[in-house]
Amino acid sequence: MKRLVSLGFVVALTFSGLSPSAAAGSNDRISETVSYNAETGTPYFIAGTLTTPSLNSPTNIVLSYLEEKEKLYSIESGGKTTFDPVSEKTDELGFTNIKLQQMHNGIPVFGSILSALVDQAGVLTAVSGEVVPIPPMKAVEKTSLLPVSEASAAILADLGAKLGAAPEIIHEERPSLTVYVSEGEAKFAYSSEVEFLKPEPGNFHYLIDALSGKVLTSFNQIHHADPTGKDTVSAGKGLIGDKKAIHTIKNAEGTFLLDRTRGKGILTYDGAKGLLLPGKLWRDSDGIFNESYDGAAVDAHVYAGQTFDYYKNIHGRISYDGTGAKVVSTVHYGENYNNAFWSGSQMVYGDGDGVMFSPLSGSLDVVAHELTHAVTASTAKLIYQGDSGAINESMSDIFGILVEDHFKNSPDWLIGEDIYTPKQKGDALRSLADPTVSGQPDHYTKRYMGTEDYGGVHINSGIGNKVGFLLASGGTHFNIKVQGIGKAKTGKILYRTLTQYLTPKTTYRQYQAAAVQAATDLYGASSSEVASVKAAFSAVGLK
Ligand SMILES: [Ca+2]
Ligand SMILES: [Ca+2]
Ligand SMILES: [Ca+2]
Ligand SMILES: [Zn+2]
Repeated sequence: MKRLVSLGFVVALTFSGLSPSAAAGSNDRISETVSYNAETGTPYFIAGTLTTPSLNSPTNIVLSYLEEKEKLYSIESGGKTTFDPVSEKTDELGFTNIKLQQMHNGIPVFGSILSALVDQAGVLTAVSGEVVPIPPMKAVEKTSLLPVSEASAAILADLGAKLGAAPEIIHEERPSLTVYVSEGEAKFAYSSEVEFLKPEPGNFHYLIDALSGKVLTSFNQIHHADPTGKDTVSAGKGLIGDKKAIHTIKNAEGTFLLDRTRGKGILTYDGAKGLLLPGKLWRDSDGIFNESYDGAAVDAHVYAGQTFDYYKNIHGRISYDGTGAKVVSTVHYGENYNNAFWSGSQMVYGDGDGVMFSPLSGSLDVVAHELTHAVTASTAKLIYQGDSGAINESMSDIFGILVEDHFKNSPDWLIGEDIYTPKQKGDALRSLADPTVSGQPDHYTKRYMGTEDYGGVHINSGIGNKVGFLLASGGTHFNIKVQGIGKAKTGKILYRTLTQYLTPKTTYRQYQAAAVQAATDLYGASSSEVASVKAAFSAVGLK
């Protein structure tokens, strides 16, 4: 599989007073810091005082700025590039965030979304994301495009070959036409997502050449806690028997794991060791959840609630979608199943085989990791491939750590220590303090560039994880000293980065610029927090 991201080095330069409006003699000072992708020559992050104050709507302010900057973005004249606003939200600092989809001759460019911020005075302060330059495309008659049904058939055929059996599809998004740019070539492609549970759970995103029907790329968006694990058959094991209060509802039929005190509800289901989702809402006849079989459900329920509370109380976010979406979990999924994942609509936990894993809901950091994938899926929508996939994974790991810390659940910088290799003490799935202990890179120059694991999403996450660790705890890494700012400020900065600035195809270099900007919004450009963000990224080779 080809990597979608470009690896060209990047230069950042600052200039002032060069914009047309400043040249026209306005008193309002215009200043811009532009970070360019040296390979494509287009900017990926612009920050500063980009426009003069305006009473226009935030969306119109951004749109007219982009129109003015056509040249800067080296938008090809071969076709018409426009931007479709897809969302507009105001944050707690008074900024309005506008997300825009790049369109080429009216067709969306796959994964190309810009995220822009306009302050309370109507001044554009940042544009995050790269406008994809569209190489000249052959003029194509609408009639020569394959019918949508053939794209669906191509997906099914490819999945059948991949899985060794025809998948039982539970949801298929109707393929929609996009412009897909890869390796300097632009193609018309159908984009579609398919969700299935058999022969094994999958949630694949496909891009199918709209002329030839060939598969251009595909990736599985199920976020596995451990992508390399294999199911082995051995005895299961219960959870640690710690006592905790849980929110439930009770009626004549019994007591159910439904917590209506949080958003639209926290619901926990019994998969009963089968593969059907979500299974049955957990019911207990005497209302006391103290059997050993109950342990996995109690932990999933309590930890989903704690993760919900963390995002609500610390970041003002109500559930993963920000509007109180139901949080659904299924435990006892499959037989000795060595994994946990966010399916695209709910969390799923296996019981583990008792050797590699104990029931996976027993680890608060793993639960928060999976739910953070849901936060990412409804904000930055980081594509689960290459750099953006690694950043997606790293965000989940970092917030897993922060939630564990917030609830003083034996906080550490390890992921999954409570459920990984139950017969062996002291190890974990990953370490953020030292990613190399589980074979992850801790510097951008050491990144994995192969095709396994969707371009190393669980491998290169080590780079982002090291940044998170250094930013919070400080330290000297590759001779660069980082002053730690603590976990709370790290969470504030990275939450703002994730929800306001990151876009589907964000690379590690873009992530650096975005994090610096988020810290600038929160603490000011000359703050020690901004200096620490810069140092933390610099220590892993990103500046
Ligand atoms: Ca009971
Ligand atoms: Ca941990
Ligand atoms: Ca262990
Ligand atoms: Zn993950």
